[in-house]
Amino acid sequence: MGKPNVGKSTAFSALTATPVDIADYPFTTIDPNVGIAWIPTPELCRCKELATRLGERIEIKEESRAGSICQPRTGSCFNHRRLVPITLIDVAGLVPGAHEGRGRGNQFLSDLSRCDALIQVVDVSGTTDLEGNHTVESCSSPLLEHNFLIDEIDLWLTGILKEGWSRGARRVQSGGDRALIDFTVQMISGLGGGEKDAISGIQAARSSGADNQPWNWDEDTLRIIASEIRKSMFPIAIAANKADRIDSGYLEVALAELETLNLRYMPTSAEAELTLSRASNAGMITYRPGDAPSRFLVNPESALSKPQEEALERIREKTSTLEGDGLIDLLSKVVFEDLSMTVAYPVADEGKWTDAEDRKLPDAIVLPSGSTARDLAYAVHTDLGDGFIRATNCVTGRTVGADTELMMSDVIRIHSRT
Ligand SMILES: Nc1nc2c(ncn2[C@@H]2O[C@H](COP(=O)(O)OP(=O)(O)OP(=O)(O)O)[C@@H](O)[C@H]2O)c(=O)[nH]1
Ligand SMILES: [Mg+2]
Repeated sequence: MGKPNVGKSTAFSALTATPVDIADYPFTTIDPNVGIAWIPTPELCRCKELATRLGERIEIKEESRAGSICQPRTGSCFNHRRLVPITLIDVAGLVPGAHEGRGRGNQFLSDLSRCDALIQVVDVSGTTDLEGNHTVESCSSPLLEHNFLIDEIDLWLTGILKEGWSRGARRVQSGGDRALIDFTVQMISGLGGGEKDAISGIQAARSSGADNQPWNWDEDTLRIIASEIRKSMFPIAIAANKADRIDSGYLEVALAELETLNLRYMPTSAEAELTLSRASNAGMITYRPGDAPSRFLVNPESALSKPQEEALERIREKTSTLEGDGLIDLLSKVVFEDLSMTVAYPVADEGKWTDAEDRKLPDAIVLPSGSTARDLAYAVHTDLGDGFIRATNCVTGRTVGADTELMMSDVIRIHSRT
């Protein structure tokens, strides 16, 4: 998400290898684009350990996969770097006044409710204004871009809370804060908000010195609640995009501004990454998800023209100066560090780590932090969840109960009545 014309669709296309409309003017994207990005799991694929366990008994015929022996049903694994799918939504640009329906405002804001985390793309080159129109250099700043965006989201949430707050809060007054929290959950559940978010909101209102009559809370107090709910519902990270367009001095200033926000940020060049993703799909270069953009290899058999070669080398030069490893690195950190998502490998055979068709470690499933063995069963199939008896941790051989929290890279056999 972000203001118009910053490179959201370019980043989306680079990450998902999906062609979408990209153009140098505002509101190119109207309806959201939805696609899958493949990101490496934070730990090596369990097929490394499986290879050791199987020892001499398997031939490593998969030299082309640098030792990976798993057989992913979807995605791939190379050099024990297993890729898992993450759904991305590229939304319309947001302009000031969006919460009142300006631009594609309400459409954008309701798209948010489907998300676990937000990545804001900002234009660090400073050549577009808040509406995405070209302008003289430096009339916008990353900080300004970020602040207006969260203001819009907060105002939108405030508007939602305002509707019926006074009457609803009065109705539940005899139930104290517990009832007030339940009432708040009702108001935000349609947006994907839950109890944890509502509690943060109400606590923030209380500590701001709001009086003891929630039904009288004014718009300022509701805005405090909205802001806390937003923070609790959506971690925000920032792609400091178009970093290729400015020299390092200007970039440092822009990044120093972002540093003050206390959010995760990374300088990116979505345009460069899109070129690399396309060149890789065309077989010109080898560039795997998780590689730093500057570390691509030109395929010897691809007969690149001189201008193509030079363009690729310019990209290498530009991206090698940027801190971090680009968009996939940013996305991985959001998923596995900020959201603490975990990965589990469900299997049918405890010893061979295979499914019923003898495929080795066929699935690597991404689950929200705190997911249990039963949650994994449900993620595989509803019947497996409904009939859950117990599970086995295939690495340790121990029995795992339904409510045991999974750890990163667990290999799990589920015993079920069905
Ligand atoms: N130099 C440079 N240009 C970029 C970069 N990323 C995107 N662009 C260009 O910026 C323009 C806008 O890109 P889009 O991806 O369409 O931007 P958007 O944020 O999706 O725009 P809307 O859908 O209109 O909100 C296009 O001309 C892109 O080629 C980048 O990293 N560097
Ligand atoms: Mg777009």
